[in-house]
Amino acid sequence: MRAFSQTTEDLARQEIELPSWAFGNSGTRFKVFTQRGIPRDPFEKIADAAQVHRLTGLAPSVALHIPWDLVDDFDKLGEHARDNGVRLGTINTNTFQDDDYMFGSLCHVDQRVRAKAISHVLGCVDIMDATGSRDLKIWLPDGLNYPGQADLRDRQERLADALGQIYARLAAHQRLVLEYKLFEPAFYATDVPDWGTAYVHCLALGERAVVCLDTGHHAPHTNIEFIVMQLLRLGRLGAFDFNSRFYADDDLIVGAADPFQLFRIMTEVVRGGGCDESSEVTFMLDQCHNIEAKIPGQIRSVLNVQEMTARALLVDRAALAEAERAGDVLAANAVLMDAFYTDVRADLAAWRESRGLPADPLAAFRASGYAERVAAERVGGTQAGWGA
Ligand code: PSV
Ligand code: MN
Ligand code: MN
Repeated sequence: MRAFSQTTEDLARQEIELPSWAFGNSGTRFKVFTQRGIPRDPFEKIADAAQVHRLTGLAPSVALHIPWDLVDDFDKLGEHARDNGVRLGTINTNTFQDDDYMFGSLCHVDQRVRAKAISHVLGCVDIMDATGSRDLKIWLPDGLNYPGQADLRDRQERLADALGQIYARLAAHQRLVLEYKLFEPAFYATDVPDWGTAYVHCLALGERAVVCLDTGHHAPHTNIEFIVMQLLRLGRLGAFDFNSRFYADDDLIVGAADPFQLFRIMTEVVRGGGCDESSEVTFMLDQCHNIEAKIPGQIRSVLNVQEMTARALLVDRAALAEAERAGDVLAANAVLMDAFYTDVRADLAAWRESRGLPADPLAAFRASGYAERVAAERVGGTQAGWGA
């Protein structure tokens, strides 16, 4: 196995983007639970996200969701982010919270609704120009609940056409990141249900169209690391939305449900060059649940990604390749399992301290008094929630 000291150069480069919506009140479709000290606007969401970066050194950018994070002056928001030691990242579109989108958005049969959705997405590109964001992330709610409800193929043609119009608007440094999801809100057929569909659309668009893999968006037992390998191999893995799931799109703390799966994913990321200096893969969290405290929940998630990245970097690739060549199944498997079972937490804590960061970011957050301070300050106004 490699030594921990051999992993730190790669670890030092690791950046994990946080979703602004993780800091608002959230819940399930049954109830949104409110917490004390929740941000009242995008400025306060960024201040909270900045705490995660301050204590972990891992999360220097924040993804915005439009219109939830719509502000009059994005220059001011960007400046506020910089003052807090972070920057604005991916811009996420929202074509799922308007009555017009009941039967879809970019795939809608009605040209008026489609035009409205396209115009929303183009407005998001205007915002990217103002924020300096590279990535436009599109996740669509489009799909059908019943066979025969609409023509599956026509919807693909309309999707291709709409994406083409959007892609044509992007500047040379900007990317279209298309996120797939197996089901929900539609239950019979989803218009971008899997990586293959996302990939064929990206391929038709051009090199700056890439796929977002949300770890919660697959059927149970899907071999997600295989998809990671394939998209990296094809040069089209644009981004991860990390979270964990027990059942469907649970959006729980990363690595909570299946740490071994996270290790296998990170092993393929390392193998495919996703941790290299030249890599353009964005690592993002899409974890936004409701029973844990927001800032500590995000800290836990970024640390979990870091721990599994470190373990994946411990894999002795030369020994693995040799065992694979020799057909020594047990030896090859043991190379991976040795790395997986290595507890890197003490090494990471010491390394963090050597870089001027707290050894235990969660304890440092508790000791900082930040949560109590904002709970006292943020009274009045409407606390932001998932969708506000
Ligand atoms: C809906 O499933 C979703 O969770 C997608 O994963 C998006 O990334 C996110 O919402 C924000 O739009
Ligand atoms: Mn997602
Ligand atoms: Mn999701």
